[in-house]
Amino acid sequence: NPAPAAREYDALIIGAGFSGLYQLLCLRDRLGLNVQVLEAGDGVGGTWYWNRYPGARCDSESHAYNYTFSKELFEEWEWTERYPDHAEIRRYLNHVADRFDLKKDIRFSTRVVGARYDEAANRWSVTTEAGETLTAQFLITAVGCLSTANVPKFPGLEEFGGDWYHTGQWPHEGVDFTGKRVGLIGTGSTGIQATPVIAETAAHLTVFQRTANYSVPAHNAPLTPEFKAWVKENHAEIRRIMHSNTNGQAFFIEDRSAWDVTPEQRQTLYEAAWAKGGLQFRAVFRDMLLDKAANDTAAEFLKNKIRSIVKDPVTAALLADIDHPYAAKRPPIDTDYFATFNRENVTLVDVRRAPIEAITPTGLRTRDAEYPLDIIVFATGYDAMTGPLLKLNIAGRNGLPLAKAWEAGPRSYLGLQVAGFPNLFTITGPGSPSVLCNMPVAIEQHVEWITDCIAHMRKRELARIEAQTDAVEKWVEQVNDAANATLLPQAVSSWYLGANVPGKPRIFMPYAGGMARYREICANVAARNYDGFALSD
Ligand code: NA7
Repeated sequence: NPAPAAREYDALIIGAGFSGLYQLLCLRDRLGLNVQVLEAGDGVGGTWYWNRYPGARCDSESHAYNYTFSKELFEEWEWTERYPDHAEIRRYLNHVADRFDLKKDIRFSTRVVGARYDEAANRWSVTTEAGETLTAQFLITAVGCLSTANVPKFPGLEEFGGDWYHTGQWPHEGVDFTGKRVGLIGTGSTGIQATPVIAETAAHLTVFQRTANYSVPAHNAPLTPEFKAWVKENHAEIRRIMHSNTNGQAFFIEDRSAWDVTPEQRQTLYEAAWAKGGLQFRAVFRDMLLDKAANDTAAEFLKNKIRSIVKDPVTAALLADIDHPYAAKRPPIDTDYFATFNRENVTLVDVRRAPIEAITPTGLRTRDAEYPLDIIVFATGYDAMTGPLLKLNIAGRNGLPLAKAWEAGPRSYLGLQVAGFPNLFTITGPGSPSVLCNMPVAIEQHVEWITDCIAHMRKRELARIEAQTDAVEKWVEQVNDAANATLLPQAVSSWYLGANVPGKPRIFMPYAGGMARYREICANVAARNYDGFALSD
């Protein structure tokens, strides 16, 4: 039998998380395009489809962690807690998908394994794991930034006699830790969320820490009826705040310097922010991420909190031995993380001093000790931002692989397009502010920009858009300058720099100039007839 003809679409979208769902809605319902979403999972949710580890919860507050494009949608959905957990976020995204009848245009359980640009036809040809080929004029990646698990290549993992899991590929049926000796590797946001929950049921939990981390209490709680009513009545105002600040959150960073107040006042402000909890701790002073001495005042406050919570002085010292500025790595928020180390059944192990050498059939071996384990949890993070894109095996003009184009690190124009890859749009791509921002806000901006761009092209009968090399060069420079104006690059082990993945080029990937400024830059580019892009028919 002859191979079936490739299915043809106007646009193909890869991923059915926050980005893919909204991009489908915009292109299908606002522009009338023939669109198909390809999704590896068997349901919507994207990153939240896979991340079901114990304690998995968003660190943006729930009223800020939703779409804002529809007032009705915003007002009809009610979150139950201050921070939504993974299951509630999936319920929300299912609600959105059903409300706008999106699922009929999503192919679930369909993993993309290749995408190739055909210059003569000006079409993208996308291959699935099942061997099917689909083509489209536009290819839009909606694959998220933290969706490719980083499992360190420790020798011996295959011979491990117990069970092991990466937090980003968690079994849907859950894991029973009751009576087990559990080892957890990694103390980023994920390890910090999972540790207290696992400790509740495990016989013993050993946390392997390579880099000590700050954390601020989340103070999660059910939302009161008054707060829910306030949210419903304030859609426009909440949206306005999220659109006008640097981080897309529903609060402003205070416009005061750490040096505008006395040391006593600083202490009072930090105590108040600690009591309030969450990411707002970062908002106490405007110069916290700009001036190292200002940051030191926050860092010292947070280290003192660790010392006051953790009873064993050796463990406390190890947890407080933090060598990066506060919030220069993505700042975790927690529920009883530090207090968990006061439990009898929890031990902290320093794997910076004595690194993990191997996984053995019965546990884990560091340079100076053996740890018998039944379960190993890898909270070791992600091949962030570039990992999910490179995994797609994308080839642009003349068959140039994206991996080759990005050999020395990612290079994009506005995080939206790559030179040599016409009509490919990368939602929340490297070079965009997405991961430094409340994600749904960053996503809505990208999706709407791409939608407007395609509408513009259709209206003028333009068939092709491609980032120009000089615009890419200039943007890469702006991304570097924006990062260097902050303390962010000082966190040398950060995934923002790709430092957590051995061999990955050390490039500061996100745009750190702030979401509001970025929004303005993108709007200006569009207004100047897509300055920096080549458009052709
Ligand atoms: P992160 O923040 O990248 O944290 C991963 C952790 O795993 C971090 O403590 C790493 O230490 C540790 N790690 C990674 N590889 C190893 C090896 N080989 N040995 C020991 N320890 C290791 O990922 P998360 O999942 O916690 O959070 C990702 C984002 O999700 C978060 O920022 C939020 O935006 C949501 P390191 O610091 O590299 O020394």
